[in-house]
Amino acid sequence: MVLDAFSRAVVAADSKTAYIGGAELAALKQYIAAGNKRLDAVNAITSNASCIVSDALAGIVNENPGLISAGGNLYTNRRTAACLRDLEIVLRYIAYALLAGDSSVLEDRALNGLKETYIALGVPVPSTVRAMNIAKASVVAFINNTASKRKIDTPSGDCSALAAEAASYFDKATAALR
Ligand SMILES: CCC1=C(C)/C(=C/C2=NC(=C\c3[nH]c(/C=C4\NC(=O)[C@H](C)[C@H]4CC)c(C)c3CCC(=O)O)/C(CCC(=O)O)=C2C)NC1=O
Repeated sequence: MVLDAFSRAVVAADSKTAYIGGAELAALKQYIAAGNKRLDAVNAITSNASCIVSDALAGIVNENPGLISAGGNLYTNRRTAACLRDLEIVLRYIAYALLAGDSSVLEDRALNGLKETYIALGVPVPSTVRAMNIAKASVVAFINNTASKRKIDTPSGDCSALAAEAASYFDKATAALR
């Protein structure tokens, strides 16, 4: 089921046949109060998506050129394109999760069954995890607006909580493959 911060609170309260109480309301109030920052954080990802994804792919190939040699999982343009697309898919769902304040969309639509697919296709998990971790580092830098070559023109503020939240979604993605 795909949830967001609000529907998650409803489902959790309903499972206890309870009203949505003070602590949940305080958390949702915080979600609303930081809403503009959250939209900027999502924009930091989406407007840099192709850069983030291609940098991650270049990183794993540089570190492990065997990937693009005969016998490597990225040998042939078709497989390299599939890898780039997979990274793009995961990043897109992470952006959705960050917008919603909930990881269910990422888990349901992208991660569910991915491990089994990768095992069946022989896609190497350590390289995939490494690519996701490179992308995670870029995303954290973009959300905190500390990426050296691409600054986003926004009011400056503390977005470290949103960067940590985005990082936690990458951690869910890598954990799902192990
Ligand atoms: C809805 C969400 C969704 C996901 C997540 C998804 C993943 C996905 N990745 C696939 C393939 C693939 N995925 C990779 C990825 C990689 N190989 C590497 O060496 C790298 C480490 C890594 C990139 C980081 C490759 C190379 C293939 C093609 C494998 C092959 O056909 O031999 C396939 C098999 C079918 C195809 O090639 O299109 C699926 C289903 N498809 C979806 O619809």
